[in-house]
Amino acid sequence: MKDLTPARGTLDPIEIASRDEISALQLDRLKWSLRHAYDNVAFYRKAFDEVGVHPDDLRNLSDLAKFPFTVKTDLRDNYPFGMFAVPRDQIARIHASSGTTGQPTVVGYTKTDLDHWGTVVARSLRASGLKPGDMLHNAYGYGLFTGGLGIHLGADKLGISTVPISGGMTPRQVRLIEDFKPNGITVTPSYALSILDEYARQGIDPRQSSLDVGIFGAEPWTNAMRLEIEQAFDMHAVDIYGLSEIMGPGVSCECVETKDGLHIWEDHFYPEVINPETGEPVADGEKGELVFTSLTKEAFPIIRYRTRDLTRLLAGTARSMRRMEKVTGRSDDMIILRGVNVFPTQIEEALMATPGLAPHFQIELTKPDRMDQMRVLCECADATVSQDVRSAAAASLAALIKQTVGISVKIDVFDVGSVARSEGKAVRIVDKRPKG
Ligand code: DLL
Repeated sequence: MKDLTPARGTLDPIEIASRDEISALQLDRLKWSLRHAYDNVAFYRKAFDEVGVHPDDLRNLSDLAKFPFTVKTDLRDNYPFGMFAVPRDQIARIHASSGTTGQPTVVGYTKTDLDHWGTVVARSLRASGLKPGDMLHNAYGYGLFTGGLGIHLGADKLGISTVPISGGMTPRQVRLIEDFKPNGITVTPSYALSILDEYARQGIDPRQSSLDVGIFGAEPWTNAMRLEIEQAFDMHAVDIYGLSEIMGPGVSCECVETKDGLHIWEDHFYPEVINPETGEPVADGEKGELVFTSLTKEAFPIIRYRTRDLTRLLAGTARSMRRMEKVTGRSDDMIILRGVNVFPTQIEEALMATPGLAPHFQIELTKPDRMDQMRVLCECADATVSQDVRSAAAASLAALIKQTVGISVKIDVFDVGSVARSEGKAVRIVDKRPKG
């Protein structure tokens, strides 16, 4: 794989500023952001007043813990524009979550917000090893989802030529990668696997493709999956994170030279990690729920937003800004199986360590005889795998899950192509348990 480390001189000065400089900037911006939210969004004024805090109470960064949290239902309750802090005619862009679990959450951006978003995405793409003049195959979905258009903004800002292919039409994805020869691809890791399948179907060797780097996010994925994808394409695979409520992609991103967690662009997003039960902030290095406060957003300031994503904060390495460890999962995706907490990423890790199996999987939950049961649906690596090898793979995966996660699961190994493929975010859990 090529050395894609960006030259130090190409970085934004704040990326390598001292911690003191970063903290001073954060404090200034945090004061502005709290005041802006309080003065312009009725929801925040009421929430702050209710607990008796005022933006003037913030004298240092740790005072932020006095302010109330914001949760997803607060955004839904204020559907569609109730959380906006600027008049409607200053909104330059609207995005929204898919709303499959209820009312969609709507977010807005001013022109300045879009400019900042472009800046952090450009930084993320550069950290991933792309540079001006490169070409990017952008297979994140375009539309209300922030993935496609968010990456596009940053690629424009960095001076990259973007192929705005969006998700879907997988044969065409392969065709255009082969014909246009992009340096990078932005896509969900699960859809990257579908593209990889298509390479095999067309009899083309993905290791010969022009791709030097893939920038994967929008869903959890493991280091084991990173290795699988890196080997399959002979390219770097880096992790990019974000959420629409905070901005979209580009809240944090790994650096290609270290791949040791995602640097949070702390000049725009202030991170905290809290104990999800007590709401108390935990020290850096301790695991908990990630909480963000926006520092510069005009249209949609967000104060102490509980992401439900579980991770921990770590000191900076390749950049001065702190890192977040790869997200292991969302608290919403945690399955409690007979008292044991399980995340789909743990199943992914075990699956990737089992020879003879493809990296596609889905988890099915049922409740026969009032006992929760988990079944993992996966596939054999290729059509030549014999029935004996399949049975052995199923047995060793079940044993590995028992040993590492501590639960008994049923494994079914199907033919190649049997497990549902993703064109965006993978659906990992199919819950067939009776409701209520
Ligand atoms: O998924 C934004 C995005 C687009 C990020 C493209 C990266 C690349 P939402 O649809 O609002 O926004 O979903 C946000 O997805 O709270 C996490 O649970 C999950 N997520 C996003 N990136 C990662 C990642 C976009 N790198 C939700 N690792 C977040 C794990 C991720 N989970």
